Amino acid sequence: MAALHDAPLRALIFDVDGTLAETERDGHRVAFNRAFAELGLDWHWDEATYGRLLEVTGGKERMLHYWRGIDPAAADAAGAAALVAELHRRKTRHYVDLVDAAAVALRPGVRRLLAQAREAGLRLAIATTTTPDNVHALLRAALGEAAEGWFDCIGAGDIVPRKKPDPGIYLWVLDQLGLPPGQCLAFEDSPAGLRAAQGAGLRTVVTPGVYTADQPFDSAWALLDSLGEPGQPARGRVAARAWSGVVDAQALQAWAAQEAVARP
Ligand code: XBP
Ligand code: MG
Repeated sequence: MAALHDAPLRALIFDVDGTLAETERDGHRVAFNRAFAELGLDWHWDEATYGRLLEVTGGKERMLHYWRGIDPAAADAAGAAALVAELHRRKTRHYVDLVDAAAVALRPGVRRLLAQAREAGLRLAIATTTTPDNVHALLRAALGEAAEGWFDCIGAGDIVPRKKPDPGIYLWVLDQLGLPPGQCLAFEDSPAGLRAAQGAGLRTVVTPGVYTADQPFDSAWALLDSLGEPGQPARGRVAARAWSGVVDAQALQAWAAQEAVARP
């Protein structure tokens, strides 16, 4: 019987924050701090603090975790969830404003790979922990009004009950696509994202970013410093082999095919 991984590559599933763009440090973090100031809180997340807090995925979950760390009684009191929800509404508005003002740029190779994958007939999808409004804003600002239509499926935020590293968002996207994981590749930047994708049975290309460069990704199927651009090749490994080049649809198809041959 043919294994699922023997099937041809049909779709690419992208994480957003850290993978499509370095949104966390200059986007989400700044937006959280603006929301805190707006509601008169003396909370301020500097870059290092925010890096530690990224272990908790989801903005509402991250705020509650921080609050519990500094004032557990208040964080568990009546009304705490409402305050977190209000902060998050405001934070989302600030984030969208920042993205609209071009505060974050796509990572190298992202625009090119999305375009080439579409030309090659690969389907595109998104699996992210962030709020849908944030995804819409980033796609619109970075890729133009039509970009949302390039994706067959956008799985985002609270559409599943548990956030990454739970595999739920990837399982939801696979279900929407109607494809088995062996016909798809995931693109991630973080340990939580990698665990989520692998938990859904997906081979995963990890391109660590500013906050995740020092983290272990030994179990990643491919580990590259970026997706690469002509004249600015990506470096890293694919499966167990060193690799350098530009990640395009042809390269991805070839990797997937080679692996199918290599599998017992
Ligand atoms: C992204 C997140 C998100 C963002 C903030 O993780 O954890 O919570 O930091 O967005 P991933 P929200 O890249 O693994 O999807 O405030 O909208 O949650
Ligand atoms: Mg990410």
